[in-house]
Amino acid sequence: MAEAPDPVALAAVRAHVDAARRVCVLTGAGMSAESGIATFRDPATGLWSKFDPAVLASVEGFRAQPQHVWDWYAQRREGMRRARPNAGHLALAAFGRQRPGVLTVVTQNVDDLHQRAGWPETIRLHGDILAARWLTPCPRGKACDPAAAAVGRPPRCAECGNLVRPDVVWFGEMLPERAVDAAEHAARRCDLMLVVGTSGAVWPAAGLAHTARRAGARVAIVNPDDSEIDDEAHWVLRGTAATLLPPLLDTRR
Ligand code: BV8
Repeated sequence: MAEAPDPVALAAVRAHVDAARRVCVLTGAGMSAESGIATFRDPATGLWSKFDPAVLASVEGFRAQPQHVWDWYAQRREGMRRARPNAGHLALAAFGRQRPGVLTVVTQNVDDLHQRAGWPETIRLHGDILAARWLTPCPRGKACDPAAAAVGRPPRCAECGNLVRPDVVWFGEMLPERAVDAAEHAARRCDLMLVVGTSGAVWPAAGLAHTARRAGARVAIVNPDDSEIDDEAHWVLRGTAATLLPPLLDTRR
């Protein structure tokens, strides 16, 4: 687990937070870990240590085992509904309110904790687990009536058999274009990028740190462990979101 963050690096990042005209924050599953939501790749607790992402987070996996995948998402959805934003989510939203026009939050997470902490304009790269959509356009060329899919795991259109799926981006699926454009735009324009709680394993989200650095931003990582994009950072702060973001983002200094 993490040693304490280097106080010199911490002070340097805080100075850049205070001076920044634009801060872009990229968050991953580690942002929600202190809210009790499992990450994906942490060795002991990570979801991918227990489940195969190819089976559970891909269209092929859903088509092959729709009830198994639907039930897995239903279980995660319930856990996210019970979770509460942690001090890191709250510090980000407070900072954004106190410094209007400065903050952009881009998340890989499919929970709604940034929004419930008071930052509704969060850019979602990988969708929303609390939302659902039809698996395919209606084969009859009509619009499947959501009410016709009232029951089932997953719910299925009574007229044409279309399945309801979680409204998240699975592996091999394109990310929502508007979200990617907004995230790229924020990464290119920011003075400082904070990368919080991501292993940097999933693309194209992980590439945003490189985009920011190449455009001239300073990049700081908040993570208790190594990540695959540590080399993109000017500073790596070994610590957790809920313990480091409040002191980093406190505007009352
Ligand atoms: C796509 C939604 C075009 C569902 C998810 C380029 C290079 C290599 C591969 C690719 C590439 N481009 C595309 C790919 C393929 C693939 C990919 O990246 N594969 C990887 C695994 C090799 N990408 C895609 O398929 C993407 N689509 O690119 O479309 C395309 C199409 C076809 C072919 C090519 C290109 C779609 C990716 C989206 C997949 N959907 N989730 C769901 O959630 O169920 S991914 C999933 O991983 C989540 O969204 C999650 O957020 C995300 C990233 O993981 P992290 O957030 O980083 O979480 P992780 O557990 O890994 O790490 C947590 C970190 O937190 C750790 O570092 C830990 O130390 C730290 N931590 C722990 N506790 C704390 C903490 N930090 C702070 N505080 C704490 N308390």
